Amino acid sequence: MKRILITGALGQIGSELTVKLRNIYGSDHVVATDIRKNDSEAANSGPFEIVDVTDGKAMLETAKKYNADTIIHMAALLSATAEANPVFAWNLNMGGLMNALEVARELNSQFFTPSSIGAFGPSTPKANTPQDTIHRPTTMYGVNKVAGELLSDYYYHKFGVDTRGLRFPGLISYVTPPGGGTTDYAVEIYYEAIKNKRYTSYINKGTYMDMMYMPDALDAIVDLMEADASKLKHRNSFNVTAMSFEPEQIAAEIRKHIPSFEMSYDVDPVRQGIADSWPDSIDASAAKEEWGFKAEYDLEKMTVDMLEKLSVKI
Ligand code: AKB
Repeated sequence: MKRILITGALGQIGSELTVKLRNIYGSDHVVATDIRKNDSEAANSGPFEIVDVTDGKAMLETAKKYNADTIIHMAALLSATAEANPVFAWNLNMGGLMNALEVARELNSQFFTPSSIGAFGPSTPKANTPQDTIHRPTTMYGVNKVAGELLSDYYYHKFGVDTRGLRFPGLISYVTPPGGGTTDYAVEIYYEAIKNKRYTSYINKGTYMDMMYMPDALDAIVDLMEADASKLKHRNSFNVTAMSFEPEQIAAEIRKHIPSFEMSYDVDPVRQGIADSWPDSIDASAAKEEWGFKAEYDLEKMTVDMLEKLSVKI
């Protein structure tokens, strides 16, 4: 049975991933770490330690204390926050990743860290973006993600660390809101639809981005980590996606359930610029072929679930 250490365990993905992994591998087998504790299920349903990922020594000691054979490194700044604080983003995103990879090397642990559609840039083919293609991102986040993919590959080839990763699209969930991403509008819109029946989008109409519902993202992490290593031709990182839409389409889907829902626009040039530099849709066929990736939720099914769950929650 795996013994897993997660960094950024109270973040958007980590908070749900921690609970899911505890359900699969047992509560005592998953130590959640983050820079601070809160009252969430992830923080309180099993072992929890305060760890700042820029402190490699503390991360290593914690991993040793729990005999971790798997490191899942989630702690990072998202695209818009990274763009506002590029030096801090480099130090946290790259320093944290380097420390986590070093822990994995020292303990011979399996390793996962997420990449993103942010690893692509304006010169990448925009439609059905291939697995192997041009990476010249124009954001600090994108630079971090490409460097992170290369570094993870390096640790695999040089030191034999079993590194694996996914290029996530925007992730949508009703549990923990994202913070500081470009795709966050696709989460906020559901909260506002329930609360106020209206939403002002900072992303312009006609802007397509890939998205995925959180349950599919969590399954993808578990499936990739359980995948037979001999079948993996790629490792860091696999394109994965479930849908691609623009703001008008998500608004139209919400209107099927809340007919009076109104959408307006107040475009944020920074986040719009980031979105414009990313693909419209990516091709996940390598993930499907090499380890059987599949997504259960499309825009229609996700909207039904989001509205149902959020109307109980807020
Ligand atoms: C962001 O918008 O920064 C993230 C991502 C797509 O990596 N959600």
